[in-house]
Amino acid sequence: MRVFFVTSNKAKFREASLVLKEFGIDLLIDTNHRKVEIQSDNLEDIVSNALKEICNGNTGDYFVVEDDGLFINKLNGFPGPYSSYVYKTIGLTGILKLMSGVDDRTAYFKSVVGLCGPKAIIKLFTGVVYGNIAMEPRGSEGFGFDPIFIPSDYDKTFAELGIDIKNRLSHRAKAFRALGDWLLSIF
Ligand code: ITT
Ligand code: NA
Repeated sequence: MRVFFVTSNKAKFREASLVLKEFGIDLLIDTNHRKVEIQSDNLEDIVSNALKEICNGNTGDYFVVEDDGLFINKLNGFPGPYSSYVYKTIGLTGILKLMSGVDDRTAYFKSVVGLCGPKAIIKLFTGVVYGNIAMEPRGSEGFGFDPIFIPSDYDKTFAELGIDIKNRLSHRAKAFRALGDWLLSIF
């Protein structure tokens, strides 16, 4: 079966398509639809609203959208739902500056993946990965905050670990695996 992923982020698409391949599901990138992002401090609300714009209940295909955030505990969850904007503005350097002298570097990534499809199906799947903010950027793989995120029980960043290991641990991989399990269960 096939599922369309409405995203502007090719790295997200690549990771998600490798995960769904494990389920025999073909993921296709959809650049015709737009992911409309409302301003909200809740990833689930952002995804639910984006889905409404994409599916009007009578589609013959399955569509997914995903919204993510990096939540840093000592910064009260910042940048969270604003991660994309914060990455583009203050970037990795800005986050590391905010964290200078901070001992508690714990953080987590959260992914919310929304699915809509035939028979007005709407489902949300979530995934979380816990870890720590690195002292400096390391590694060249991945995207976004990968060079400063060290998953728990590892001493390398996602950008050093690479896509295969990241896909065993990440928020995105967990959310898309839950989606894959669910889709297979209804067929
Ligand atoms: P869409 O078109 O799918 O919205 P996007 O990149 O704008 O793509 P989000 O709105 O979900 O995605 O923004 C989340 C941001 O959080 C993203 O731009 C990255 O900076 C960061 N992020 C999300 N997942 C990440 C990951 O696996 N590794 C590193 N950074 C990540
Ligand atoms: Na976005």
